[in-house]
Amino acid sequence: MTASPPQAPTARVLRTEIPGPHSRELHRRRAATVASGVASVLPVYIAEAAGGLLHDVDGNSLIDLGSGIAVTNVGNAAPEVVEPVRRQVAEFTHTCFMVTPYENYLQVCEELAALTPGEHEKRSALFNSGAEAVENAVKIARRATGRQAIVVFDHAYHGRTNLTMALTAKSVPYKHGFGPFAPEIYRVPMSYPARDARTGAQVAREAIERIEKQLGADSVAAVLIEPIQGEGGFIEPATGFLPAIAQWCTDNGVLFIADEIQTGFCRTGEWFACEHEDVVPDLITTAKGIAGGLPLAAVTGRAELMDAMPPSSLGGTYGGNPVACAGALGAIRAMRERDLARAARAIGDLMLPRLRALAASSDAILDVRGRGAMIGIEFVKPGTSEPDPEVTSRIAGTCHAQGVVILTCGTYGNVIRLLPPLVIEQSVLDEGLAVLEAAIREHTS
Ligand code: PLZ
Repeated sequence: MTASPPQAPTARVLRTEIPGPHSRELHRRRAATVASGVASVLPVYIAEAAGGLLHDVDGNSLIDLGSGIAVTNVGNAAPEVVEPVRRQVAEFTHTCFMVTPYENYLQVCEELAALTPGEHEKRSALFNSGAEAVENAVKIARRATGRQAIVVFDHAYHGRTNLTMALTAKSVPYKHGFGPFAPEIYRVPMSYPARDARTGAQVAREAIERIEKQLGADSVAAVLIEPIQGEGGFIEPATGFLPAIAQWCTDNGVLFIADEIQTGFCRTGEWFACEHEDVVPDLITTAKGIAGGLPLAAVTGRAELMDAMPPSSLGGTYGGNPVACAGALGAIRAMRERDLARAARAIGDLMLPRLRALAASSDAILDVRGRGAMIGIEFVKPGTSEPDPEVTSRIAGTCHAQGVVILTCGTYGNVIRLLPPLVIEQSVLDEGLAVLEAAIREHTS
């Protein structure tokens, strides 16, 4: 008989400094072999992970408030994901859907049709990464409309490939030196309530006026938007902004593409963030949370648009890989059966009041915002609206040293973002939040 493996801890455990000696040793090896352009927020090397905890190679257990950037919504190594993936990987690993297809690709597309907003007939195409999904949504929009211009927003993030770099707003680190960029991309203002008191309708009017004056509606294939911006700073537009933009699109034969790669799959307390304002996109891009950590992405859209693409005009060797599809079906099952949209709302209900109470007593916090389990804290020089990326990274550094993985974001690098797995134990979340609150107090008073 083999001894059963020791149970991993179910709470934060710090046995060494963070990163510990084994992580530091691996990190030295890394420098000689991994390209330096690929960076890591916290060079703690992970041996195992479950739920909301990351167990490292030094025997430390860290609290995960990042979910690998909004991916492990169902928790790490969720049983609902692991079992079907194990089965699938033993049955067959790949045939290429474009050569000889298989059923679980269809099942993922059926789930996407049922879960994404809108009652219309839908079709999906599967890809490997978020950027690839966005690229394909743009291809589809251009071909289906016969138009070329794509409108994007200030602070937007859509990926790191050539086309998606052009769609992304921030230069350093994503774009600087990597041009030339793809043409026919136009940027308009985003509603950013913490920094702009105008209503959603007012900012939408300005954006629309720019499009109409500078491009003309009939040149525009699509407006592409994250319903709540992710990398750009967890910016939730003022109420009315998204519906006004979506309505203008409908009125002008322009496609409304929602990039729900970060906001999707229960993260914001609904299956998709567009639902908060009943916006129904023509095309929607998904990835990240869709498959519990396996690489999968999708474009889902109106059947008549998607089916306007000629045979073999879309695809890729690995798109909709059967193992990733098995993971997606398991993750979706977990989200549905465990009602993780509700879990996300409960996480928000726990975190927001505590963070808002802290903000009320600190003039270094401009704003605490978010929906469900997608929450941002924006830091400024005390009493001003000047972004303070230094204090933001000091707070993050203190959390990291204490075994709490948090991420930052924002055009100005001054937002701490919280993206816990939706299955995180309340005691673990509480402890992570307490560490964060103490770090904020330490660095802002
Ligand atoms: N669209 C809205 O959030 C990925 C990127 C991290 P990929 N965000 C995390 C980094 O620094 O590279 C993202 C997103 C939105 C598209 C993408 C791109 O998804 O799967 O990273 O290609």
